[in-house]
Amino acid sequence: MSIQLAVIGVGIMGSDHAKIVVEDLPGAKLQVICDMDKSKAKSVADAHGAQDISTDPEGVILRGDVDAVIISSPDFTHAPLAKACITAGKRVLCEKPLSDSSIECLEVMAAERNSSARYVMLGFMRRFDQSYVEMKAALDNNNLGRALMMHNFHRNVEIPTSDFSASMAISNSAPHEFDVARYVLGTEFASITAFKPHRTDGRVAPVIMVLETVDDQLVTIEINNNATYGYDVRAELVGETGSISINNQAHTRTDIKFSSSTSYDTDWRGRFHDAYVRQNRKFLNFVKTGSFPEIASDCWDGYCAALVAEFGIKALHSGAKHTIRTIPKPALYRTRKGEMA
Ligand code: ISE
Repeated sequence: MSIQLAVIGVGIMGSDHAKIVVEDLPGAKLQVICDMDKSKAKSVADAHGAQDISTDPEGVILRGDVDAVIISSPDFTHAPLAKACITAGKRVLCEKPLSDSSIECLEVMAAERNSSARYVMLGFMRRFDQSYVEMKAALDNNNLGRALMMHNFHRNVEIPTSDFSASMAISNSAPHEFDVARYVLGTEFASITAFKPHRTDGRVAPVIMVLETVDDQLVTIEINNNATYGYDVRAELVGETGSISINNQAHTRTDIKFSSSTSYDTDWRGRFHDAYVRQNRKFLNFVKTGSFPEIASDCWDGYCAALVAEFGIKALHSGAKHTIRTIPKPALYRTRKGEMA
């Protein structure tokens, strides 16, 4: 019996999810493509052979022929649709962020806690990227000694929409680093400061954040949404006895006329394709078995990312250091290795 999936929202990421379901998820069937724009839903459904289309997300979640859902609609719809999935008892892979608002993340967590089960796997795909997997393994295997610092660089070619602001660099782009740094280091953030240099061309400037962890480590994050030259994600983890770096991924290097060059992806979909496939396979297994994947992000992680982003935006505007305080971690989310339930 195959697992019948619905994809809600087929903008850039949603159509990639539909493609991954068909090409890379044996045991899954693309049942419904849902989008407010019917012609978009139809063209993605036609391209990937989905059974049906819809423009009604809540209706799709309730359908008897839909076992589980992938949410890739606009950010502000993530939390309400995730809650609808929980109420319907359907497991859901929800694109990041769970919400821009930590309060709204708490509401989704409350819905999950009321049903005493985890339904939401959050699409922080970096955790599945081989580079971060190796970085975490190097730390966990004590190859580097105790972690001191993690430096992160996240550069996009240009802002995705004309209303994209420095605050959105923190609420939309930086959550990837907030999440993956917490995951790799196995810690939580205690404070954040944020700064930006002045760009003379009036375009959105980079944002640099410095975060302290509760274990007295430092994390630096540069988000540059107008880097121009390519999609470039790098990081270095510095331990007391060694360090490990994530390089730009290039399959080839060209040497010609006394110079050497490698190329960059234009956006994250190429760079993180393998991570998305691994993530979505883990989601399928979660749907089949009900066992939440150890590696994946959940609603607690979504809440932490949103909370850090909220303080980051405050810090950018105030120029001051802001203390980050989370609620105590609810028992439902304390079921990973090394955590007391
Ligand atoms: C963007 O906001 C995303 O959501 C992508 O996942 C990320 O990789 C990209 O760099 C972000 O700016």
